[in-house]
Amino acid sequence: MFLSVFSMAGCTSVSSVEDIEEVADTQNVMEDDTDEGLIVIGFSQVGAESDWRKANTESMVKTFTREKGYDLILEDAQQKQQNQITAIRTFIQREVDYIVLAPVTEDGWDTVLTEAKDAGIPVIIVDRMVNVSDPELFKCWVGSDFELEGRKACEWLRNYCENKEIAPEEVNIVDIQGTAGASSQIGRTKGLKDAVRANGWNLLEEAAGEYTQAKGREATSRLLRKYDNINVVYCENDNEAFGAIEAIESAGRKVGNNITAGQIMVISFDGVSDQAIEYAKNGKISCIGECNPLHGPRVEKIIQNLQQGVTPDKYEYVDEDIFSGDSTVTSIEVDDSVYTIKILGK
Ligand code: GZL
Repeated sequence: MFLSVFSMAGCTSVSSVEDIEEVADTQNVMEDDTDEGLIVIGFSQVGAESDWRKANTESMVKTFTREKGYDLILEDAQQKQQNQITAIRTFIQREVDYIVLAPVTEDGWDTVLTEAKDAGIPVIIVDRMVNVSDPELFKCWVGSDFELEGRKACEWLRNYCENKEIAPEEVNIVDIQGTAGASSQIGRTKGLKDAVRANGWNLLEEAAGEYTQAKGREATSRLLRKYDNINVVYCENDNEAFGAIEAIESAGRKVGNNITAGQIMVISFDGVSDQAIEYAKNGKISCIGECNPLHGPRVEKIIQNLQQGVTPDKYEYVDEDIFSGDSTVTSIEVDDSVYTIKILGK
């Protein structure tokens, strides 16, 4: 599964969003003369903050091509909700056939989604969730169970510590959080906090990482100056982890699993880029909770169902793995489900 996601996501050739938008714009430019019969899709994307996001955008652009009968209008919100609201209103004015929204945060969507509903335009939510008063304001949602991602990564940590006879009270964690209010931040943070309480670990502090490498580095540097006992850095995505690793090494410390010997363990989420996989293989990232970005084909199946009058499932969760370069833990159990750890070869 992982390699198929890895290769399918085209991670080694993750284009810049500018390249992707150029492709989409080129397709749009042509719409004036050959837009007859195309299904017009307005896609409001969060931004280009991470490798995951670029792979997600690439999946949508590669899926919704003019050759396949679509006209994809891609709007990059640069992580600002107001830009997404403006984009949705533009889609309504252009009378698109479908609106696809990847919401930057959960709250604040009732008004604009009511406008879309009043205009009779179906809305599909992808990735993060929206928190709305009326679930009829969107047709359906496809994405990840972020709390489960967090619980799986923490269960890996609990098993690892048990195997290495590291006492729970010796585990001192900092949480480099994703964009505040995003479902992925809410879920991964909850997964960690519940595990801290259940296992008796020490959660020293939560800090804003905003899913970027720069903020991950900045937050980790500040925390390393403040605490001398950090031995686990829980990063809520890979780009934060890259920044955390830079900060740890710049502080003269070593990243790795051997926290008894003073190394600092980094845990992360996504598993989309070459760099993340290389870090997992060489032990710089101890464990990655997969977050699958390939929503293009899933959204296409939903749209094709809607075109044929078939009602899609309201919520579609994506199955995801958990990876490590260390074979100490081979499987974990969460809610009576057993997950085999995908051990990445050196
Ligand atoms: C998760 C997605 C998160 C990724 C980050 O589905 O919302 O946003 O984990 C991305 O890399 O920025």
